[in-house]
Amino acid sequence: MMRVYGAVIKLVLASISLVVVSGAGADVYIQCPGDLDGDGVIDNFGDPFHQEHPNAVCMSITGGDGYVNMADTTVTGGDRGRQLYMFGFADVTGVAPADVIETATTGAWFPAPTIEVAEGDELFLSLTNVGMAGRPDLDDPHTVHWHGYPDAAPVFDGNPDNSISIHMGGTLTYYYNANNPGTYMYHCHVEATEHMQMGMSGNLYVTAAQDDLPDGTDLKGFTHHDGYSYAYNDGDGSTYYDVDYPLQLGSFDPEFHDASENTQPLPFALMNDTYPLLNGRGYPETVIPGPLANTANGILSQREDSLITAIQGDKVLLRLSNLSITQYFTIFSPQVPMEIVGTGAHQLLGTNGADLSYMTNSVTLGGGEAFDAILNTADLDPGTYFLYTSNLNYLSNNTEGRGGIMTEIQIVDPAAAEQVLLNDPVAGPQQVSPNLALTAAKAALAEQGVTIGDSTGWIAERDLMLAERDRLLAERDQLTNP
Ligand SMILES: [Cu+2]
Repeated sequence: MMRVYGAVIKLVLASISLVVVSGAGADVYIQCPGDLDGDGVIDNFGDPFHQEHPNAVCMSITGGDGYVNMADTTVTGGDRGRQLYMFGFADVTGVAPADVIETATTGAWFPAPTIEVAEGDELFLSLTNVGMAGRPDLDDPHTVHWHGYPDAAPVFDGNPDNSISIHMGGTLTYYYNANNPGTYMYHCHVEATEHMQMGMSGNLYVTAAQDDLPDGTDLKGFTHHDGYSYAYNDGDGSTYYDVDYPLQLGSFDPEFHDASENTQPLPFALMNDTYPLLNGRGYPETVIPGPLANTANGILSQREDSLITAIQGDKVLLRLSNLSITQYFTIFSPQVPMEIVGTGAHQLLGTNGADLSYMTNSVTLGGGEAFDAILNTADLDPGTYFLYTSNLNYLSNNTEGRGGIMTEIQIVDPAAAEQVLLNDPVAGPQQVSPNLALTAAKAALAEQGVTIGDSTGWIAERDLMLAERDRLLAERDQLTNP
């Protein structure tokens, strides 16, 4: 027996030294036309490889593990709520090939990095598996699967049963022709129930070629101008929007995540997602601008806020998707009129081209469904409005009875926004145009004392938001129970 143990120990030592040796030279190899130093950024547009792919867009992401915090700070009493172990993707575009693995180890993001491409782009999306340092017993591969996307080549579909999956230390560059505009979503397809519950999902959308029409083009009576954007190639301006916000619905089961972190049997049959999430956060953290750092290693792992800002009159396109593996969610907009113009990455048209878009104040999404909803703010007074789930049991952060799927819509006075633009020292005097609307809205909010910033000072911002939340919740209680 001793001899056997000795052999096993030698084998283990040998494999450890193998890991160390291969780790020392752990460059990743990605493909990107015109990228000369392997970091996923195009350096030379005159490069012959790039000239063969003039519409190339590159992105380099990793699959691995990391940590996030939920929003139940009244339970933990700290700056952040319950800490959860997770699997996830991270964006390493621009990171030198030798630094990718170290950068992304336990550095996963939730939701995954947003992928936004324009119709006609060729996306070279490199996925590197950096392994899961929190679970050294696991050697799971990862993939990228574009859910609902009609034009992915089977080899790049990401379903490991019939295509390629990426093992630790390996990189695959996925190639996509972005031929079909619309709102999609993506996730890892390896042991999908487990890896998606653990956090491997993100926003994905393709903007429409109609955005790039020449200025002044007539679309059946609607005049296109530079800077105008549309959800789809509608031909008549009916899916025009000023600003768009990807909002991914999801949910986590904390017991599942803890079991994974502690190498326990995973409770698939008992799965109970008690943290309903909007872009990976529960309210009030949905409205904290900018990224949030986790309490495990301080990495900015929750990068997407869901605060919607618009100038009064703007049309706001919500790119809604649901990648929860257990829950349906109904999104409710009680005050702001909402028009559903697309679903499943298609404009809502009948077989004869009839317009099937409709006005509603709620839309229900099952897992894997996407909707394009346009909020019309024309008749709203400047101020704060709410977007939340009408499934009241999902207005919670686990045992914290307030929170969950809820966010705010901040409508800014156009006169204030215009004033900001007129005084813009860089852009100079000009009129409000759609592509400047978001910048102006943020600037106007800043003038009103609402901080729209980066991660610096996020705890102070959060405290302000918490105070504001209590005031608004009291106001809401008064409205619902006069
Ligand atoms: Cu995975």
